[in-house]
Amino acid sequence: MSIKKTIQTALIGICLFSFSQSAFADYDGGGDSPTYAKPFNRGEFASGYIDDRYDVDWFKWTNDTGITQTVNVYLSTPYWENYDIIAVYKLRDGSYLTSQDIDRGSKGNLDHYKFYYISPGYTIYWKIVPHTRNDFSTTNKYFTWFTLS
Ligand SMILES: [Ca+2]
Ligand SMILES: [Ca+2]
Repeated sequence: MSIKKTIQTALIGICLFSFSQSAFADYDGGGDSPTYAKPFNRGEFASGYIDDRYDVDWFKWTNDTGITQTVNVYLSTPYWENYDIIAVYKLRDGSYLTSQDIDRGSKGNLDHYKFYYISPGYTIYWKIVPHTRNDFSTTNKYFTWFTLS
């Protein structure tokens, strides 16, 4: 393989890697704690797998809009599973306050949590969790996103 070809291949590899990072198709193996929460951008969709009964995926968004916001977080569960949202607030002392599981019942439904009065600069967290120990999948993805209102 020529040097040019090698460099080309390496560049394609890097491009694919950064694409998969930003498209964030497979979130396997990450996001298991607030430290590794996937930072969200406005307008972004994320998908991932809850790939075993103990897996959780954390996400976060910092209010970069300059004004106080109401944030609607959504979770689309794969049809054959039931995942839930748990909303998490980081407190001033660094501890975390978590909501109850947000669940709209039957499989495939859209779960929704509303964060009220989120100040500029404040970071909200939410995590995707299995509803029961039987809800996980290595082949069916969930989708999560948020809107401001
Ligand atoms: Ca995870
Ligand atoms: Ca649910």
